[in-house]
Amino acid sequence: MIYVALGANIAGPAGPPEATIAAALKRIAQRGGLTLERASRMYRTEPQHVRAQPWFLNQVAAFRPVDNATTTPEDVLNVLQAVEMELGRDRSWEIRFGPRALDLDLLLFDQVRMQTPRLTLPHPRMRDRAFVLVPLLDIAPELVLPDGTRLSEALAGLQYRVHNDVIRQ
Ligand code: A4P
Ligand code: MG
Repeated sequence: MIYVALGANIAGPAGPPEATIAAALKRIAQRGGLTLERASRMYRTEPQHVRAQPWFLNQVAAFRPVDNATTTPEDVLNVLQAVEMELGRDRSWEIRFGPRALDLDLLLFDQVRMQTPRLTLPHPRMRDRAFVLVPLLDIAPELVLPDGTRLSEALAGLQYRVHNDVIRQ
């Protein structure tokens, strides 16, 4: 299974964050030859790292390749970056961890562990982030990470609060 984190906190060409994220899910499936298996609810989340920016909308989705044998993690990253570009990410003015129309992170590709200049799996910051782990737990409650840690244990190590669809950390 392929897990992708979606995040947005400013409007882009597809509209406000809700519309951008909904459009992104469809495009990832279409362009990547992937079937959308599951999507978490959308959460409103307190900004991490750079605190003084609008709250984010975050979601996590699970995809399965239509053709399991030929889809690589790099293929998926290429699709995510193409969709980010189409839906208005403009890296020319963005600041690291700052506002963006769309951020797509590849969290997990089956149990693959890898580190290349372009791609690290699992995503290196996912374990610090309630805005990733809470929605991931929604759709994969039994998930075990490639190093053997249960997702629920990883989340238990974080300080955060969830109330309905709001996550503070
Ligand atoms: N890259 C390496 N591994 C991966 C991977 N597993 N998935 C490389 C995606 N990309 C990967 O990506 C920079 C480079 O990372 C890519 O060229 C790719 O080759 P990027 O998206 O420009 O930057 P980044 O390192 O992911 O940092 P970015 O996007 O600035 O920050 P983050 O880490 O994505 O955080 N607060 C809340 N509440 N919710 C949010 O969604 N997001 C951010 C941005 C900050 N605060 C937030 C949220
Ligand atoms: Mg990113």
